[in-house]
Amino acid sequence: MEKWKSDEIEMQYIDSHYPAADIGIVHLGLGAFHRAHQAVYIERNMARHGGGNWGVCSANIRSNHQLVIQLRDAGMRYHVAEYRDSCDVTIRAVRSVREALYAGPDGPDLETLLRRLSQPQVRIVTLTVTEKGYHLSPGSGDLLVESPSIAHDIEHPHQPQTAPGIMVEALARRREAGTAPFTVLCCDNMPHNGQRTRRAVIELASHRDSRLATWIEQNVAFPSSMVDRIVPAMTSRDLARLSELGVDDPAAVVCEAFSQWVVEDDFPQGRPDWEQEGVQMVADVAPFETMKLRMLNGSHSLLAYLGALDAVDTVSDAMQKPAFTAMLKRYMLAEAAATLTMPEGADLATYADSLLARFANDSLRHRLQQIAMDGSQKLPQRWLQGALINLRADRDVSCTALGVAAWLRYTAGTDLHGHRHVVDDPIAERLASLHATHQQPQSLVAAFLAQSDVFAAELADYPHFSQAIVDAWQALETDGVSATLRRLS
Ligand code: CS2
Repeated sequence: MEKWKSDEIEMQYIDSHYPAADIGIVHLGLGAFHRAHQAVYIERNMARHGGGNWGVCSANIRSNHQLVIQLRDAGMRYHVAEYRDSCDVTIRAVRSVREALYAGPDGPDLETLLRRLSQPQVRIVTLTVTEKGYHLSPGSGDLLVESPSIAHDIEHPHQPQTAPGIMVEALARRREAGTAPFTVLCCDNMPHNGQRTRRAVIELASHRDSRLATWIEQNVAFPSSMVDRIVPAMTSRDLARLSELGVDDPAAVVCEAFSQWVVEDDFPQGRPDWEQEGVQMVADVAPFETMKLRMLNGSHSLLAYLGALDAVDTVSDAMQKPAFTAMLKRYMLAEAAATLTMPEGADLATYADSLLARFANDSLRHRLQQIAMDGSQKLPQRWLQGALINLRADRDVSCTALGVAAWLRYTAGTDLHGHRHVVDDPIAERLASLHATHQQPQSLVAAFLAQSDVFAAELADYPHFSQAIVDAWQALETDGVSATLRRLS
């Protein structure tokens, strides 16, 4: 390890040298999060063991061929910059991703990926394809058989385009060859993410061959996991900052120093001894997953829509404003923590404080627009399932109602100052047409709440919830974000 210190910044540089490891894991979704999270745990594990057989083949299946080329050009080595704060950074060279593939539409590597997935030595498949990559209804978790990509995979099962389709084809090949199946480890921010992934794969397989679906049901393990690390999309400013520290790497990622991975311990074909790297291997991930989704991600989404409406750029910019931090505290303790049942010893007030400190880390430029993406996919697990628990118990839901109002307003495509933004969401068009049809807040809110793939029908049993959304919408329009937040606290 190299250490380097100037008046402005203290840097550690870690570059572990170990023999090239064999590939035992295939990952789908070679984004920044994977490179800064799972790949780092695996890197540390390989450095500890001096190589081994859990190297990763990582594939992009939808976009970003460029990154695959960059990694190959760099000899399959990239850097992760972990910022404790703006004066203290650890830069790690990562070699655990041994192979990078691009198997997206018109991508050259689909067959290579499927062959890799069929090899007996590949025993785990990990995924970070974002919530929409599973093609499930966000509220119910049903497979969207009519989505064009799933319809394509049903029609052309040997040339799959989706993550579930790729897994079904690979599992079919393994079954045919008499090879034991791999374990599927979902690393996306969804509730019961193992169960959801299992459902997508089995439902899709049943359209192809019911015996294959039964074989998957009986033989494939889908453990759930909770993943946590704040990894903003890279900016040219981040690359320039790294360059000043002597790291010129177009595939580098920046993130916070904090990282957590809680994994359900169900790996019939074996796994790395991840607990050596601080991974929590547990029997039941659900409490951790729900806590993180409602407290961390729920807070992020509140910041995203309220901040974006007020032309705030990043999470740390929003945390400079006392009205935002007061609202987050109230939401986390009164509305999110109230819905959680945690194992003994868990302290949700301390967890809330640690989240506020992480959000305030101004060495990261975590753009609210990035978090605001795909709201229809995120809201059920972040806010609405918790809101329903609170409504049933006759508890406060003011922050959640304000958040829903802010999301509705955000999906109109402008902020409260009239600046336009892109609404990046799989159902953006449908939402835009609701805005075009319903001008009055009362009817607009009713039209949104009728979108049953996002809002559970039971929410309609609590008319004061929809009224609170209407009131919050009007307050935002009339008084703006700051005054509305001040009134709330
Ligand atoms: C964020 C997450 O973009 C988002 O929706 O809430 O990516 C968040 O940063 C991670 O889940 C943190 O672990």
